[in-house]
Amino acid sequence: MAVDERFCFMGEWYDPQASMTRTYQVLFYPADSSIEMYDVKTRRAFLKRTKCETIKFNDFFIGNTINIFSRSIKIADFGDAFTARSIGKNQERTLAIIKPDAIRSLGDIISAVYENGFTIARMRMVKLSQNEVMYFYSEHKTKEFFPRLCEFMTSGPVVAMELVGSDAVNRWRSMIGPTDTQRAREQGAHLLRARFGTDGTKNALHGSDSAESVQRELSFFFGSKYGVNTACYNDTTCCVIKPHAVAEGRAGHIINAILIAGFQVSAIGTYSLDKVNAEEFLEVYKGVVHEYPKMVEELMSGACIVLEVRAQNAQAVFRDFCGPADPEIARHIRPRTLRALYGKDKVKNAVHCTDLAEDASLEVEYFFRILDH
Ligand code: 3AN
Repeated sequence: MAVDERFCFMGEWYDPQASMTRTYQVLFYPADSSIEMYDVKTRRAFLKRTKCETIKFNDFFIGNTINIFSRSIKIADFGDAFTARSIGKNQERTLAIIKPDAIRSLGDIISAVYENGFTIARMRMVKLSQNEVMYFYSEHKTKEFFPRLCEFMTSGPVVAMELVGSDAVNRWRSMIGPTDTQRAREQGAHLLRARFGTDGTKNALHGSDSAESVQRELSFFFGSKYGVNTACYNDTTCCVIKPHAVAEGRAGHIINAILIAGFQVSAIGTYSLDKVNAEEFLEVYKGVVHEYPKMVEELMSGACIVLEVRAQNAQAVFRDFCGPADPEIARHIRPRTLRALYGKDKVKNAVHCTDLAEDASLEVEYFFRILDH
């Protein structure tokens, strides 16, 4: 990579003081991970070239929110033709669905997504109604299998994922394999439909088949019109897979561990918190835990994945499963807990879990009711 190679993006930041969105030109120099910013309206330098080691090249994709020195900047577009040309092709999008028969393998599927170099830009678990499924699959409405398909797709929750990566549409479809699970098994045990599918209709996964379908299917799942989230708010607790663990590609392993331990994941969603949201969510720790400012900083440093975790006595049992807040201590006294296995330090400790029984449904509601609206 050339030492002075730089990429340019258009970034947006909501300024709460002025109640307005400001637009910046954000320049990124991969050679030393430095950033430079210009205010587009005033045409003035806003941040002179500064090293920002927490930001990685992969974070720069359209729609992602990144944290630049405590400001949550949304990457709205490429800022010049060079950037669009040179990295646009590595940032194709596709819509993947984990279907009802594969929800139990959620963790393994998410791990496979990361292992194949995709980023999950957005994800949500929803339950579709009969009408929604009929609309989504309307191209098949005259087919003999249509009633079976509708029954299957309404039989339980599905997880929709917006995947970003090179040649995403074709690559994801070749990873999942042919429509019929049996044929997928004949073609190769590594194919995701071979690994997780059931039969011809119950085939574990969906992938958009063209750029036009991607547009339509992304707006179906992420345009806030179709599919209600599945949060149920009883016998549940909140788990936030922190941005560092998401960025390290650990989310699949963490979800897998949660499922293997016998918990149910009853809702899931990706969220990018700004400072106001992160402070509000962590408010109970303010003045109590001296890491509070760093906890806020971590929570707003990138996308997090939020789970509603369900079990009997969910809050206490799940908190126990997460282990002591400090991963060093966890590794000594509770080596099989999530924080022992995936945490780095007291702030980057892989997961947040609800600490007080009375806060469990409030924390779940914070994401799945308040932020979702
Ligand atoms: P794909 O998902 O592989 O692109 P489509 O779009 O032709 O396949 O079909 C949509 C869904 O309809 C499939 N994923 C599968 O669940 C169901 N389906 C397709 N063909 C059949 C079939 N011949 N018999 C039963 N179900 C089918």
